[in-house]
Amino acid sequence: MNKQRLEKVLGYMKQEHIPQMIISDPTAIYYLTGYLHYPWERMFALYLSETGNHKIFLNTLFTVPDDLGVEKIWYSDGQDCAALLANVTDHNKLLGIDKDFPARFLLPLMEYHGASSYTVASKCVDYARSCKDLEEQEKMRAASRINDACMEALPEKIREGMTEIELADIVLSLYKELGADGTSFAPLIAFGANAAVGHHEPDNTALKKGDCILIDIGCTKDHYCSDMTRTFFLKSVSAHQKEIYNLVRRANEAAEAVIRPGVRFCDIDKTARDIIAAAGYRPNFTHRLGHSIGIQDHEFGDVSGANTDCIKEGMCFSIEPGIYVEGDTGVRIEDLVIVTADGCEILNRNSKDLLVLP
Ligand SMILES: [Mn+2]
Repeated sequence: MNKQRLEKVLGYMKQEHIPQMIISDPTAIYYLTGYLHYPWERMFALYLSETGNHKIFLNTLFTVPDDLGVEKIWYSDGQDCAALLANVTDHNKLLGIDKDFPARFLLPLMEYHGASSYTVASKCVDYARSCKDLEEQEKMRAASRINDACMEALPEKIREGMTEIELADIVLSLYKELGADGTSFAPLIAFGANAAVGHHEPDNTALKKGDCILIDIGCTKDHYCSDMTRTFFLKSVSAHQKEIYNLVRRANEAAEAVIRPGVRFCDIDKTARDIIAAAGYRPNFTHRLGHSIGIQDHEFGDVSGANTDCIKEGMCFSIEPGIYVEGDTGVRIEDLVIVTADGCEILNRNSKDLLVLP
């Protein structure tokens, strides 16, 4: 196990008065052990205890590195996993459970009286993961470098008449060429009015003159995610589109400029939202300003009006204001940032100048 990360999680357990907990989110287990495994229906769980009696529960079918730095407890198909867990947990103490632990294991564990009481304890891991250590920051940069190179290569591949699906396929092949391991999420490509539809999925819509081209893409590298959005235009841009584009860009840059340790997430959101609202587009900015990101594309800690937490050095999140005009057009500009001691490092270097493709 990664000692520093384990200490962070144990520290938050102490702070939250949770003497023991079960972690089952595979990305959280990866964060602590360096071993990533998706167990499907089988039980995969890391047990942490204030006494240091940590265990990991594994099916004999899993391929596991020898040295995980934690005692392994093996089981075979057909064995009673809840009974194995109940052999290890302290029945007289509170047991923290992460939000992903399946009811099919938790309920039998409760029938075995595996603990005195139970509580959702995901925040102990979420808090630890929210501030990226130097190794994680380097991986975030590497994933975003590939994403930048992909976005940089796209404008010259975009042609009138091509479909959203065709452009999405180009993104996927560029990722392969550039050495990405996979995607953080399926490429979100939207032309014209489709760009105003939240979570539009690429379809056979063909690109035509005057359309906006919204490209929201992310790749993974070494288990860490990237995520960025740029919006271009084909052959012409109307005064209305230009107005929207410039507003979104201003909102993006103003929000990035206020980021430094101690600022609240909600105030970053407000900085961007006020600029868009002052121009009369408040109803057209339909989502939170951003989300935290790391091993997963969306992690604990959203950049929204509801989050009054203060940001800390090492946090990594997106800044992605947008304006969406139904049936007409949509613009979003998104970067990832890492909070530094006195500001932030913007991971995406691609230009935000208005780009009208020939
Ligand atoms: Mn995003």
